[in-house]
Amino acid sequence: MPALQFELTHTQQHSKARAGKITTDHGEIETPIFMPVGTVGSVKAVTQQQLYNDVHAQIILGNTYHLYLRPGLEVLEAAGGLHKFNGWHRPILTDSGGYQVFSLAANRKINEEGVMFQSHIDGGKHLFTPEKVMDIERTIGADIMMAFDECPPYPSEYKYAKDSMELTHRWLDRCFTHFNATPSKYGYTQNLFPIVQGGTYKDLRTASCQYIASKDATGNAIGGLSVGEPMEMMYEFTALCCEELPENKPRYLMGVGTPWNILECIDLGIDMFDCVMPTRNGRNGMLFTTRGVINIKNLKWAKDFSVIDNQLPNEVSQYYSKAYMRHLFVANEILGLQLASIHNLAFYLWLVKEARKHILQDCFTSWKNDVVPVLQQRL
Ligand code: PRF
Repeated sequence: MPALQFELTHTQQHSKARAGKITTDHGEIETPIFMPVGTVGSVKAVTQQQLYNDVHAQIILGNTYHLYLRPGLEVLEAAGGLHKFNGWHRPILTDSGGYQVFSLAANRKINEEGVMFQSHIDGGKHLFTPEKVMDIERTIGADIMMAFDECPPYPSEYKYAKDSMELTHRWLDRCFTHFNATPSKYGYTQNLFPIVQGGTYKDLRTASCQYIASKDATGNAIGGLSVGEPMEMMYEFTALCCEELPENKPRYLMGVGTPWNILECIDLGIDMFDCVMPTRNGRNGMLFTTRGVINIKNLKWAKDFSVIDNQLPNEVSQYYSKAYMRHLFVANEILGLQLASIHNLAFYLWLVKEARKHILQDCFTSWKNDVVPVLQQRL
């Protein structure tokens, strides 16, 4: 089976925005794309059928850290990998745990070898090394495996960012060596994407992009952004990385972001995004719509019987009223969480599809400039 293919269908004139198609052994992904986050192998409150039929998801994300802790490698291997275990038979990407270990685990200690940490579930002690993470991602069986990296916090001193980036690069070499030495377990091809780091220092980012590009991977990711830095700075560093990373490979900006962040970064040359925002904020009653942002718990929706969003091509958004949604949230009904998650994800998938359509028509930037102020309105 061949490795992942990326076909660049069209690059927008007067912008870096591009439309493309990624082909994996589990199917095709039209880019730019948003990937719903399914941390433990489940996109919270959404079934696999809903992900496909209502949300129109093309690829979902899982987390190495969480899946390793639960259900664990023995179960995943016995199942024949995550696709067979959770019944999502389309592409899956796994984040490496590099980021989750730093944000979730207790008592983590980092050294050349890897990271020692205590599980956030039972306090058990574990060691993640680049080799171990490759083994875990092989066992999960993701189509796209992310390299094991360290994501420095913002702000970081120059020396910390530089040392951390160099460690990430040495870990990357070990990831590739081990990845190349271990075959896929389930008969299809897995791909390893390296991750650019370097904090918010231009020379480090440039050096990291060049190092990452030299690996000639089938796709490249940008990490370490959207970690608390000002939004303009995130755009500046995204633009810098897009200039440096190869044009003929997909570029994945990790953990970004709001709908308007996504449109701005598509304009800079990003092809892939993931973020917990549509699901997490959805569960808190924040609904993204084509007319702006709604806090559905607000009293003003109590008697608004119009549907959530009649512009979106999915049943949930066009069927349930704002008043009913508000009632579900106020009454703490579990259905509210489900509908909000499906609606927000469908909105994000609609957004990237519209972006693609406008790129193909060479009018992405003007469309983006018109639509962003509308999407940002608080209704
Ligand atoms: N590294 C990894 N996963 C990530 C990030 C990173 O830097 C980020 C930063 N926005 C989100 N997810 N491995």
